[in-house]
Amino acid sequence: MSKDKEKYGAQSIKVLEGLEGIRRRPSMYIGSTGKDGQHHLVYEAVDNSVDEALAGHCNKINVSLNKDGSVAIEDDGRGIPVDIHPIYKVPAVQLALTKLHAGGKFDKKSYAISGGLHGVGISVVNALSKKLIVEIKRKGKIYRQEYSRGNVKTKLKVIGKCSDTGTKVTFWPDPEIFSTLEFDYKILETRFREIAFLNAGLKIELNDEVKNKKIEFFAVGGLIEFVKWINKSKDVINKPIYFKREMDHTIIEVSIQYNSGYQENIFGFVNTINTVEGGTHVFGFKTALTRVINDYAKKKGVLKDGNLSGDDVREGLTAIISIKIPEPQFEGQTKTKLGNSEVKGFVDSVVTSALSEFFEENPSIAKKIVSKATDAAKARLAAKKAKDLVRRKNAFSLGGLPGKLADCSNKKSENTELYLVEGESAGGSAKMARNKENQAILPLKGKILNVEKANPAKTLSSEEIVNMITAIGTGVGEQFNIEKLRYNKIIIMTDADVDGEHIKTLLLTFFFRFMHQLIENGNVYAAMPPLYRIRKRKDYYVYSDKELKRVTEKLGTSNVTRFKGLGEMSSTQLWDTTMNPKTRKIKKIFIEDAVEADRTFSMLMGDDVQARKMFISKNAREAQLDV
Ligand code: 0RA
Repeated sequence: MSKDKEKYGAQSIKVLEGLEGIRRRPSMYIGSTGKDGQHHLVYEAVDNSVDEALAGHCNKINVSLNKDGSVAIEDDGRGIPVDIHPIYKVPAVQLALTKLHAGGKFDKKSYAISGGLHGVGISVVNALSKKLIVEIKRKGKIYRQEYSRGNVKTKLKVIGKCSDTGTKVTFWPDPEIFSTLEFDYKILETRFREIAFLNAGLKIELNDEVKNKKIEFFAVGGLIEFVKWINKSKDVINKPIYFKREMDHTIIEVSIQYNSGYQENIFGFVNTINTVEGGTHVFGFKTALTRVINDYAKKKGVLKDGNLSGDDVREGLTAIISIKIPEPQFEGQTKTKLGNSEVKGFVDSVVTSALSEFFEENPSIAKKIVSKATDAAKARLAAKKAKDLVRRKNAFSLGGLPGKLADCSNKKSENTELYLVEGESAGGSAKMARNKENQAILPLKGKILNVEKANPAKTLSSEEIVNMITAIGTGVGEQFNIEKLRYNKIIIMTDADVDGEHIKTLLLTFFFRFMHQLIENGNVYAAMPPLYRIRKRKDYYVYSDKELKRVTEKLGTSNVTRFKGLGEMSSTQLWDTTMNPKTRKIKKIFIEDAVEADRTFSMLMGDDVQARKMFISKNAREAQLDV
């Protein structure tokens, strides 16, 4: 064997090992082998077609969930190349499907930009599928090849003629790998809507053959439509501002629209991936926005002394920053923070020049935005005074902590828990029930403020909220610092009734708007107190009506007690059912999709009654109401 042949032979073996590796440790490539991982397979396949669209060769992607359990992704791109690779001596498409990291990018020059958070490529989908069929329309011919668990089953064959081009990948997720084989229409729908907004003019169709549902996403206006959609149940102040710049293989697109609310909503995307943890693109945008608004306000003589802070200029702002770059570097805990340092300055200079220009040309909109920001600054100063007052009041209690807090004795945050408890009386039972060493109790007076409707000044001067912030320790907004978190778990404990659900929603709204990092970091939980007790020699606790039905069928209906609230339980019962880490059930709160979560909170807690009614009637069947 010649040296070269030996080398390439060895490489081919490495290729095979690569796919074996994917099957051995799938979570390394797709995050998990549960629901998320399975959806990831679809995204990975769709990303390849989106790349083809980004390169300007594809207008339509069709995703179909088939009755036989397969998923088909079809695009009208150029078709994956089928010619024989000069070194590996197999069709290029076969390499793309069997070589790790090869993806569609084996010819790097054909794609300047590529999505895919993990960028692992279509070979991962192949490795984790019981069966996969690829069909390619290219140069007048239709090609077909079949695989199983990453192995070639048939040679690439010509099976017909055609006059158009495109690629279709049909795959059956492997039941040996995945714990669930069902797809969640809603999750796919949300992601595809996002992709369509981020790629103006690209059509994406989702077709569920099982449930007989079909939806098509298509946004000619791209990001402009995206911000409008996010602000749908908010009271908007201006038409979306939009600009796009291209330079050195980099595309920057920004869309901005203010609403009369107080929340800041900035969503960053890099190659269509939602960068939940932000990064250099978002940083560059924020810097430029603060500077441009301050400069404009000074020039017009509106701002005399002091500056508008970043928080001031972002109050009521919805913005999307979407950039497309050839080689993104993702950092952070969930690999959703952009690290490329050159991007910050680039976005900063683009936003500075485009936004200044826009303000000069649209003075009436500029005036509205500046006046919103100066109002925010005034409210901020008023809030600071109020906060200082509360602080002084709190200074009488130990170490500046709220007087109502029954703290735990362990001062390290690792193993400690803070219970936020509805009502003083339940708070009292919880104090008796708890393990003093690592469980702290903060009773809350009934309903806390709806922070969705209140301005931050009011929110941050509400006593209950200040108590919570002080106990938790991290601070809020720009000052938020996770290192100062005083407890590892923050557990919301409310009654299992309508009022309790309302209080839980109010608290979650607060956490989502003021300390979303805590949710992202997995620190926020909801306690699950039981609904019923069944006495039958032993006590059984039941947590839902569905469970009650099941249990009473087994044990009979005698002795069933309905708990009206936490306050009704004895401290022993409260400990056994809701607080003892060994026996309790708690729910971890997480954000599945940031854009969707924002819209939902606005809808549930905001001013648009009509939208709320629609939302409730649409979701009523899935919710369990206690009336
Ligand atoms: C590399 C080169 C060319 C097309 C593709 C990749 C391609 C890959 C995928 C994956 C799903 N759909 C796709 N569509 C296209 C074409 C190069 C050329 O024709 O010059």
